[in-house]
Amino acid sequence: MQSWPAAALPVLGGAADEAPICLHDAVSGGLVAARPQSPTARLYVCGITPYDATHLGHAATYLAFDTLVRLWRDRGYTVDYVQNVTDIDDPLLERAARDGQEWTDVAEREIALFREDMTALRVLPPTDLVGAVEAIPQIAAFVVRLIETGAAYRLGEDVYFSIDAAPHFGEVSRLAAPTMLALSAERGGDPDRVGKKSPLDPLLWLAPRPGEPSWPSPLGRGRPGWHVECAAIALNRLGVPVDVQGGGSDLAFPHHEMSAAHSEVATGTWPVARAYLHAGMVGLDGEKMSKSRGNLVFVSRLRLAGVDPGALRLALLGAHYRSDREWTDGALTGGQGRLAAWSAGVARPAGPSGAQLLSALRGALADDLDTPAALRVVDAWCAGDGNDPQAPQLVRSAVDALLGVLLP
Ligand code: 5CA
Ligand code: ZN
Repeated sequence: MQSWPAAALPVLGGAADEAPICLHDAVSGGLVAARPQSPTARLYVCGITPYDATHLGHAATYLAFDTLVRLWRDRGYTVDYVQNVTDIDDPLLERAARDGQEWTDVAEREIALFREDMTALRVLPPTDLVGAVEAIPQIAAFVVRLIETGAAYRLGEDVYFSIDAAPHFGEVSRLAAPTMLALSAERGGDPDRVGKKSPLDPLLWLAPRPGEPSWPSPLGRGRPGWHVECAAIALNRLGVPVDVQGGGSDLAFPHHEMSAAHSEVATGTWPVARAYLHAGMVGLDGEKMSKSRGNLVFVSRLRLAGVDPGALRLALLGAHYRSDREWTDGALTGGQGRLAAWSAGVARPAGPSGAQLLSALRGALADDLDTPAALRVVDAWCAGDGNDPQAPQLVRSAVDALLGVLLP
């Protein structure tokens, strides 16, 4: 499906021989060097389920991966970036039924709003934004492949994946079985369904249910399960292994665990992602911000209220992407203050050394995308005195290219 327009990206130059970009890999639990093995870096990030508008949790997660894309681009890599849109799944159907609307209308409206929000936040667009519905032929073919390997089985007309077929199952989330069971029940699984080989086995293909949409396929009519959607889209558009697979930390189990198990069985490759990056959860009033809880702050509402998207960006980048955090008015005020101070800083005829700032900024971001440290580097430059006449323009370009913030 159509992605969104890219903001211009200034080329800063001179970054190729900087220290390696280190990222925290959720699987190994430690830092890994994100050094793509070709001039093209391959990134898969789990996209939205479009049944409600983009909230600040989504925005924070996509800003984290935008920072990685900007850092790779700064190093001279091309980035093949694929993001899905779960444009058919139970939550979407439930929301449409609740509101007496067509599920297709809900999806279309929310995807359009998401594009607007991402454009306003100057998030660089994925090279491929892929909807589950448009990918159904590839997803069904992937399920056929899993059936052929013996890893998938029928339950009635539905198809399930046997987790026992995946040698490395459990290594992505590294959770104990009781925790997996609880999370499966909480996050779209059906551990209590009778007849499954293991309670954790996830659905690959759901045969038609009364009143629900279905599509023809070699498996019979139906619609895809959630985890296989991302496994099939990633494999088709990027192949395995990808350099980084990303999403919020709520996706570690079951979603990324199951997707990895599907891909492992289908391709015989392990790992299917060289690193897993999980963004922390943004909460409000002590609870994870989520559509099902309804405690949401929407990007579009803040935009309508006149909040500068650059300030919002700085407010969200002010916390480290891996930290769980609360959204507060103070964070927004902080972002607004920074935007004003930085705008004044680059409006000066000269300032402290631009080259030093650029090197410190790159260094902070290469340290597991440490945006709070990166923002402090720019704060210090703005607060300092110096006589480098080229610095204000260089800082403006660096803040634009690496942090996505356009200063006047
Ligand atoms: N469509 C699936 C992924 S394939 C999905 O999880 N959709 S979502 O709309 O629920 O979330 C979209 C992205 O935002 C996911 O990466 C998810 O992990 C992340 N996310 C959701 N809620 C939050 C939150 N409160 N804070 C940070 N990130 C969040
Ligand atoms: Zn996904």
